[in-house]
Amino acid sequence: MEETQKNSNPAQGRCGMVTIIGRPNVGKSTLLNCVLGEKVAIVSQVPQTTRNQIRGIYTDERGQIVFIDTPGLHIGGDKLDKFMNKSSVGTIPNADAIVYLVDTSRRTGAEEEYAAGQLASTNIPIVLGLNKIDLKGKYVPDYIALLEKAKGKSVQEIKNVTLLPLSGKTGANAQKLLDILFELLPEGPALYPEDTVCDVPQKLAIADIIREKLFELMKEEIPHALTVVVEHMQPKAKKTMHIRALILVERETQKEIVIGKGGQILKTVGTLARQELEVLLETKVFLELYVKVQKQWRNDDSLLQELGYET
Ligand SMILES: Nc1nc2c(ncn2[C@@H]2O[C@H](COP(=O)(O)OP(=O)(O)OP(=O)(O)O)[C@@H](O)[C@H]2O)c(=O)[nH]1
Ligand SMILES: [Mg+2]
Repeated sequence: MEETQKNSNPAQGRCGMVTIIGRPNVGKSTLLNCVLGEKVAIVSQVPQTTRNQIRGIYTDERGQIVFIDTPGLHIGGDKLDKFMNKSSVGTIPNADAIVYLVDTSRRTGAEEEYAAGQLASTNIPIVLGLNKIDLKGKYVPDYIALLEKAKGKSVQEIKNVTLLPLSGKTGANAQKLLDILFELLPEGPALYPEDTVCDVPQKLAIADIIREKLFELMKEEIPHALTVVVEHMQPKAKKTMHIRALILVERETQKEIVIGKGGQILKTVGTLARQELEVLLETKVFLELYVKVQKQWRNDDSLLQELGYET
């Protein structure tokens, strides 16, 4: 990514909050990492990867954009689903601009109608991010039509809507997105010091990195049934950080799959996560992972609270 000149006097630029919303797997986290030029949010091929709001901060001579990457909007019945949706929708009223991101290589559908419906009554400026344009954008017109349906007007009549083809994967139009957003933001002092890139509680960031590695190795169903809780973090001798993390699953059979034959999967996850954690924490890491079955964790209020959800 191009080096941008840093904001030497953040008090004189523009500053505001931009929420990135959309259904799962459309590429919200990838786009955030792309515009920041740094990995702040985990990414996977599995829908519903992001489970908490992730703040990523972009600063240049024009000011500061505080991006909020949100869990994908989806239809689901348990408490975790409800918290995830609430957490996403809840960012809308406080945003100065909304990036409504869609996957133009996939058909629209009931879930997309639900996502677009969240924007029906807001007057906050919207950038319709027509993402994954590198895959040719077959369904672009359908997404425009869906937003028009949600708003009850044609795009030309909707105030404050900008259409932008994008690719978080190739970086196409990422700079253009920043240009558009800076135009939309109010003038004001920066909210974060100019060298801040991410604002996520450390234990959640660590748990997410471990979860990302599990998602990479697991098949479709199991990811939703598992979560990671960092239970313990303590610096030890020889500049090593000792981290103990618990992987919760819903069934005994899932526990077996997560551990793998002869502990192979868990071992691979541990190695991959440790390597990334050592870069993040700039220290050697001793990572201890263990797996436990807890049937109803997705409906357990106190656990969900520990995982960062308001219950
Ligand atoms: N071809 C292509 N693939 C992309 C693009 N952006 C993201 N992807 C892929 O799409 C998948 C989902 O990306 P994420 O960034 O995790 O999507 P998300 O919207 O954050 O998903 P949730 O956190 O589950 O809501 C990953 O496999 C990405 O590599 C893009 O612009 N083009
Ligand atoms: Mg995500």
